[in-house]
Parts: sequence; C-alpha cells; structure tokens
Amino acid sequence: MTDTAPTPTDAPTGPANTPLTVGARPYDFTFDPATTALVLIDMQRDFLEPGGFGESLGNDVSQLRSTIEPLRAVLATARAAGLTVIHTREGHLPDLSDLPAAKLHRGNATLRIGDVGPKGRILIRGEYGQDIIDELAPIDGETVIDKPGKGAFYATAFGDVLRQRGITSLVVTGVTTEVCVHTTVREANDRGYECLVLGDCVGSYFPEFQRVALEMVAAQGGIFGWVAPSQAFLDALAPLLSVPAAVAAS
Ligand code: TIU
Repeated sequence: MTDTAPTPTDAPTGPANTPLTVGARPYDFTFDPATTALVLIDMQRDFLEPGGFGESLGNDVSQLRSTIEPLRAVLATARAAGLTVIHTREGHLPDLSDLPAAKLHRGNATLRIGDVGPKGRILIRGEYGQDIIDELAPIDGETVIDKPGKGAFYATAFGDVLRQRGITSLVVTGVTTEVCVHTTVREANDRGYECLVLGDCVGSYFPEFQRVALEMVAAQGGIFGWVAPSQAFLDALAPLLSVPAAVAAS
C-alpha cells in the first residue's frame, strides 16, 4: 500500500510540533500541529448556491450555508497557526471521461452532470459553479484536490500529498456530512489517519442525517474518529497564536 498514513517517525519536525488537545467526543483528540491538516471538503458553489448540482438533485442548498461562518474562522486560525490546509472539489473532466455512467444516470435530476446551468456546466472542472465559494477561496500554498468521487482518496493524489507532508491527523470540514465528508473520513480511517470532524463546519441537506452522521463517527469509542465543535479546535490552537511576552513588550 502506498497511500497509508506515514508513521510518526516519517513525519517532519517543525517549530509547532507540541501536541495539542481538543475537547471532543468520545474523548479528547490530541494532535501535533506539524503533522495535522485542515481539510475542507467540496465547499463549492455547486453544493452551496442555487442553480448547481446540489439543487438539481432536489435539495434546499440554504441548509448548508450555516457552515460558512464557523469554517471561515477555522480557516483563518489554521492559516495563522501554520497548519497545512487542503481543499477538495468534486467534479469531472469536460469530456466526461472520468464520469461513470452509473453516476451520470442516477436519480431524476433536472440538470445532469455536464449540462449547462446558470453557473456553467454542472460539476465540471474549470466551471464557475464547480469552484470553491468566495468566502473560503484557497490562497497560494494551499493544495486543491479535484476528485471524481465522493471520497478524497479515490482517483486523486490526496494520499500522496498527505504522505509527502508527513500528515497523520486530519481535521475534516465541508459538505455534505453523510456523503463526501463521511466517505473521506471512512477512507482516511482505513488508511490509518486520525480524523476529527468539526460538527458545525460540516453540513447536510437533511437535519436528521447531520445529527446521525456525526453520531456514527464518534459512536463505539470513536469507530471512525472524533467530533468536536469548532470553538474547541480554535481554543486548542490558541497557544500557537499568542505573541510571546518578550516580543509584545519590545
Ligand atoms: N449530494 C450530496 O449530498 N453530496 C454530494 O453529491 N457530494 C458531496 O457530498 N460533496
């Protein structure tokens, strides 16, 4: 296997490699910021704005928008703390050569993948609607993984990027909780990554799925990982942001 998590001895050491602890369910999540990535799953216009893939499947896209503000705060703090940040986008090549027929024909969508919608071709790489919302736009140095499936590992370089950077823990956010977030967390868990899901930074079109999907992660002693509110993660990162007294006084 080439895409399993690196062992801690493979991991680079850095200035911020002191373990930090987040109050989480089912118990505290401890992580080394030097080997932890913040992962934003599919915060794309196609899922969060009208006229995209999510709405074409019959969903009320406003259900997902409560994730934006807490995730904005988490992203800003993670950047300030020097964490690795990785964004993903679900989407397909313009010629649809990476789109299985089963995915194209599933359901009763008003607009199918590749059709032209108000924000460009639905779920096609390079189209305006397929890109990440302005509020969470990637900045230079952040990796963007384009994925054809629901999970971030399938048919992508995600696993390679994590290994190259010595990442062993993932703080997972994005949409939708029970689809792409769950698939990615399950894939990551099987590959040996420790995953913390930030409950208010993941969203579902279905409130009952949101609640149950989070329960599923943390049940059975954390069968897939941990769940915490974003504030607990922000609190854990606070020591990395404080200005040393000697510097503040100078
Ligand atoms: N439909 C739905 O809930 N989700 C997806 O199709 N993709 C992601 O979750 N990103």
